Amino acid sequence: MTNSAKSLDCDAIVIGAGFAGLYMLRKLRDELGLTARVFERGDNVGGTWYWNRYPGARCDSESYIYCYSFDRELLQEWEWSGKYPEQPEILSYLNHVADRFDLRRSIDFNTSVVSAHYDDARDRWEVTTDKGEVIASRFLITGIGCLSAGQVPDIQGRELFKGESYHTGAWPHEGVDLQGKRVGVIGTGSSGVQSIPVIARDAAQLFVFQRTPQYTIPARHGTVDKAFLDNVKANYDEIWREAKTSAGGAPYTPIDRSALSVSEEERNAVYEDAWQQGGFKFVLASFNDIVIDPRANETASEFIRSKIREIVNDPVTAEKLVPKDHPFTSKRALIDTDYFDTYNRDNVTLVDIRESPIQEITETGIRTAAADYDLDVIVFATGFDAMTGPYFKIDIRGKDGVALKEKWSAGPRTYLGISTAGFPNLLMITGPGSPSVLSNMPVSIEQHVEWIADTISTMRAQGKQTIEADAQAEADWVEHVNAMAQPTLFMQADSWYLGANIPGKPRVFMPYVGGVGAYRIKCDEVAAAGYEGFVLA
Ligand code: NA7
Repeated sequence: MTNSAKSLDCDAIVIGAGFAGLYMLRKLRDELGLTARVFERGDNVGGTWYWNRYPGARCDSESYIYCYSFDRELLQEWEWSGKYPEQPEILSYLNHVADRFDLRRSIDFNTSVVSAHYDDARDRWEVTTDKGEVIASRFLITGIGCLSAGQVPDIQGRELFKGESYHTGAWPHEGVDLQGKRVGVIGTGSSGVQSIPVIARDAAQLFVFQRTPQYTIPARHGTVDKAFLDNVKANYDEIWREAKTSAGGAPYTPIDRSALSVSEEERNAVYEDAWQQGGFKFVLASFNDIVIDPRANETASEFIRSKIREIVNDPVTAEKLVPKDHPFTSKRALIDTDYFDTYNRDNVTLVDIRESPIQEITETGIRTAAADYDLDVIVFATGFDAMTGPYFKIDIRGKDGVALKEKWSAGPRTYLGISTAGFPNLLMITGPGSPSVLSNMPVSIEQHVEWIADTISTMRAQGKQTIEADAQAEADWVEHVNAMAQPTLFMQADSWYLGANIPGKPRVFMPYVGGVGAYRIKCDEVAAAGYEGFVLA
């Protein structure tokens, strides 16, 4: 321990300066008057939106709800230009927020937290950065994101490739010139589906290496109507009320109608209308049982399959693009712009790597069981070690030196996704076991930040130094999270929700499916009952 760690250096350390870290800092520093420091590995704010700069990167939530709700003036003054916010615009927004609330002076940029060890004797966290600084803090709060640990598959020969290669989640800031190049994209999740149509416009040739075909709905992206935005601004209070009490964090009125209660003709008319409108309303505002009832789901799955066959000209390619091994929404639902149309371009080839697996990466490209593909650029749109990955990148140790990685070796264990037993005053923003990635993230982030700030404020008023999940409450919550997920369609696909994309990762459904509205009530009830399930000391 260095001298600097002998006394308490600050009240709270926040890791990450994305949506979560920025608001947490605002709360701790400006509202609670605490000394708080934020460590951010990037050279600027933005988190996910700082790193994911791949072509076509954009959010799937509509702009008017993909923002903070905590400041009325901010809501009124910010003007979104499109129906969905594109990566550069979200990054501008977060920079604006950082400037508006003078947050940068409390943020150490270009600084990664490498370890955080709890000192039982002194009840504080000792946090070490990659700059060698050791800081002692009462609270350790993680705003490290759910999808921030990029995953590049360990394909044989990867290091031999003589061309350029990039992961979508670590895209160069200066962009990549793909004009006239032969490009291979591995992966067809959100990042692949968003980037493939844009890359296809620049590249001389594009080869898409697909492992699992995807259901994706047209986004119908475009400029946002001024009258619509004016109306939103006039009604924001009601919009946020609906979003915060909904299941997914969006103010879409649920439709009280089963897909099985109408004739096939009527059902397809509803789907067609929703397809034309685009976006997640296809799921949320068509029928109430698509994500619950396998038979209802099959009608939506089949509608999308018919659309793929209709859009893609070559029947062999179309059939390869049609998902048959998992139900719609069992993997993260996707929305796109021109994704399936892209396969009608002469310069685009779909390579089915289930049929002919990738064997190796060579000096000149990718070799599958069937052919060699010569490439100038390989794009890894291969996703993330979701939810637990960002935690395991940091050597976090709680009481008695127990490593978080050890404690979570069979899957994450949390109470409410906020706290984990044995790690006092470690508070997680949208941690595993909370709705997080199943929701519109800013809504979940704000709820956690506000709950954490209220908790710290209450602790201060009551003279409490530490808060920690009770082991039994945690066990009950883990069981509840699992029990809620078991009957859902989510269990029927190999998804990153289940850790299935990472070899050797335990197959555990990590987010909480109960919905943000019900979850908020639970968190509020816990607080109102004197922090039931927590130990305050
Ligand atoms: P995703 O959704 O995890 O997608 C990753 C894609 O990469 C997916 O198609 C994977 O196929 C594929 N993949 C992963 N590993 C391999 C290997 N080893 N070989 C071939 N293909 C592979 O990540 P995204 O970045 O697109 O999106 C992440 C989230 O960000 C998204 O859901 C939104 O919440 C925002 P698979 O389906 O596993 O067969």
